[in-house]
Amino acid sequence: MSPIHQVQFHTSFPDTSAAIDRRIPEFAPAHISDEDKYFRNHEPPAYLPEIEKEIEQFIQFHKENTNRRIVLVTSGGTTVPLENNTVRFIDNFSAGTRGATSAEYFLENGYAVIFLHREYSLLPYSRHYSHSTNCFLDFMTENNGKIEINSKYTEEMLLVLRKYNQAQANNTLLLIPFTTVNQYLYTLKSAAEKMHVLGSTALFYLAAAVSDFFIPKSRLSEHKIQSSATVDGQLQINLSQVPKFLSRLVDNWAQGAMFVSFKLETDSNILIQKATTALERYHHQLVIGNLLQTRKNEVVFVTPNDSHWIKLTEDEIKDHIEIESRMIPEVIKHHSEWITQHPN
Ligand code: PAZ
Repeated sequence: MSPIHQVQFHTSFPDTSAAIDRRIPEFAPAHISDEDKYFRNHEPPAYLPEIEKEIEQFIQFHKENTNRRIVLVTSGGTTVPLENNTVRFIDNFSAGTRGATSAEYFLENGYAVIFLHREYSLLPYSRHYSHSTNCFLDFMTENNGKIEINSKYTEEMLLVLRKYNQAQANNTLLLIPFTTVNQYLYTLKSAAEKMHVLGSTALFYLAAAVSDFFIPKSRLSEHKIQSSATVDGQLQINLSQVPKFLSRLVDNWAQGAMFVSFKLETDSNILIQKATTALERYHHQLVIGNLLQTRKNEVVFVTPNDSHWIKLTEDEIKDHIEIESRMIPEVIKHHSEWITQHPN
């Protein structure tokens, strides 16, 4: 059996071949949107055509053979390189737990999943074993010169293995990596444009933590920043705002699909207001709000008409119930209503 479909290249290596072209103007002429300016002034990753082919084949396979709904789950944090030959970068908080766990529940509920994730962050199924002990060898034991799974893990591992095998056999999980915010934006755009053909049966579940600020390519240092670049011992870095792409996604790239975005805050007093503002600004269907401190145990669903919390009880937390097991069936309910209201 072949492994889960994963494209074979790495996004975490810097693109050393791409020298900076200083002729690219930092600000393109007026009258075009910030989003268009971004794509005009920043090159796509060299591997993008390969990814587009993978995504197209995955969508085609399910359209022709299974008629499954397809969800694009984004997961993990994007980086902002400080140098073109990247030694330093700014990172965004996210282990990928929300995305990887949610992807498993979508698969269990019959969806096919395109998992757009930060390379080396948590993945569906392997997440149960990759970060939970010091080393994967902790799950194993030696018996008469042979390696076996430690008996205290076998029951749970068998359940995970069966689900993993099923995802492989049904070709329902496509893993696509990103590292930088530029790779993320280009890949999201390409995936969305390919998913356009699915109309309302496509779902976007945007759990990735995407950088709000970046250094435009025209200002990026080509080589490692030297200490001599400091002034009075201080390094000044000017960051520009990353254009807000959600409106492009909703209105153009995958018009007709359903969109769920996430809002992470640390101040509970502003969470629902910020989620409501996002809905008003981007005209999509659902924002899931969460606080950094409590994100594993409670989330708030905010729609244009309503907001309500999903909270795990003390007992559920003790029993290691995953909040995504409550969230995903509810998201799917919203998606089913969306499809009924917007038949293709
Ligand atoms: O990956 P993780 O489980 O550690 O964290 C998930 C999360 C908090 C990044 C996600 O639930 C979220 O809120 N994403 C959107 C972040 C934002 O507001 O940009």
